[in-house]
Amino acid sequence: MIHEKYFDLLEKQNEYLAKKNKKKEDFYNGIYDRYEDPVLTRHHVPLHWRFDLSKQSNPFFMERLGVNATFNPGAIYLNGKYYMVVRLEGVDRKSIFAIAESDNGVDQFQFIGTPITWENPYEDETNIYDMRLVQHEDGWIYGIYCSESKDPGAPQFDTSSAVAQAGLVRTKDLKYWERLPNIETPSPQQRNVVLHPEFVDGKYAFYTRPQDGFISTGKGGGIAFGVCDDIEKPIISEETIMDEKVYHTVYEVKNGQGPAPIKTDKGWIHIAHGVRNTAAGLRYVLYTFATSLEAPEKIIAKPGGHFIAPYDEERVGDVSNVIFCNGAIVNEQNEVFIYYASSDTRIHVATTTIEKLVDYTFQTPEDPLHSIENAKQRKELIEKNLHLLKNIK
Ligand code: M1P
Repeated sequence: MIHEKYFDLLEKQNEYLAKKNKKKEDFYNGIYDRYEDPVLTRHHVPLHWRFDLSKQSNPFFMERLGVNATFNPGAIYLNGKYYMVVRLEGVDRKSIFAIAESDNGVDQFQFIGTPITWENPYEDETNIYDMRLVQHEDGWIYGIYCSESKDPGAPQFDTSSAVAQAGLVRTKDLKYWERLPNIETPSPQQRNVVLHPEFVDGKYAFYTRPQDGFISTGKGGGIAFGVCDDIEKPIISEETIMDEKVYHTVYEVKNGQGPAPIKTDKGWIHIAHGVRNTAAGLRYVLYTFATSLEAPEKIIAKPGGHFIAPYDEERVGDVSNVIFCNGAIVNEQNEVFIYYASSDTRIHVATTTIEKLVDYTFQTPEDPLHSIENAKQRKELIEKNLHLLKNIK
């Protein structure tokens, strides 16, 4: 017999899931719109994924498998629907992947099916997260995610040190997933590995992030580019840094490719995250850059500063002061949906258009990297505007 409390909670949850989302009216930067509500939180997770509904085995109707957070989703647009492969973190700290679907990309996301599983040959793999979904021109949808294991080289007393590798899966229908071997690179650790959606000189091309340590990138860091011949034996023998970390910028400590780059007439637009240190810990923001259509590893435009940073209540969560993005969608109207998580806790969307994203990425001035030059840059803008303003009198 089903516990009566289930029906109570279900009614409330259905009201929550049906809520429409609105653009924030008090936010304007001309680049993208923010929305009033997150598009997905742990409160979206179906009750029957968390509670044992049976009154016999769960007389107090307790959450048996609680969910702590939903964040860092991969995203894909298929047959007119918006899908996210969500990082769903249980109260046991393990992240799993689950699919949420919406008709319009900004509200009423609902989890579908059951959490994703596949045959896993990697017995040491303990945690999985941050999938980048890519519809590749070879016909498969690939997912690359962080496959994390305990560091086998760590002394016995050290129960924290971990090794991050790039796990690889593929699917045609988001239902059946095939696990391919982890992607091998020259770097001892890897996170934020992303497949380029097209072949480059007949090869599979990847954005990687070489790192010596699990959190600290050490001698590594920077977004790198590498290729491999065979996706079923994914070995990248050379990684070349294409977007370095730079002193006193928003990507001073480390950075990482976000979703797969978006193809436009003027170049590939990349959304990446940059990390800097502060007295309050690491701060994660998003930034963009463009690369050449002919050579996707060659940067041709790079606005200074951040594109999206933690805003208002987004600043606080399990890991505060973090904005992270590994999923974006472009629909038939060239509208762009940027799915980003705040503070490793919940998921939001920012919407813009290809036209605006291109204008932002190519027309926003670069960071001159020295305060006096930055002051001159701003002075030039002010003087130009003062001239325009004088002429309207
Ligand atoms: O906690 C912030 C983010 O930290 C990591 O990102 P990076 O590899 O760039 O340091 C990831 O664990 C990511 O999931 C997390 O959101």
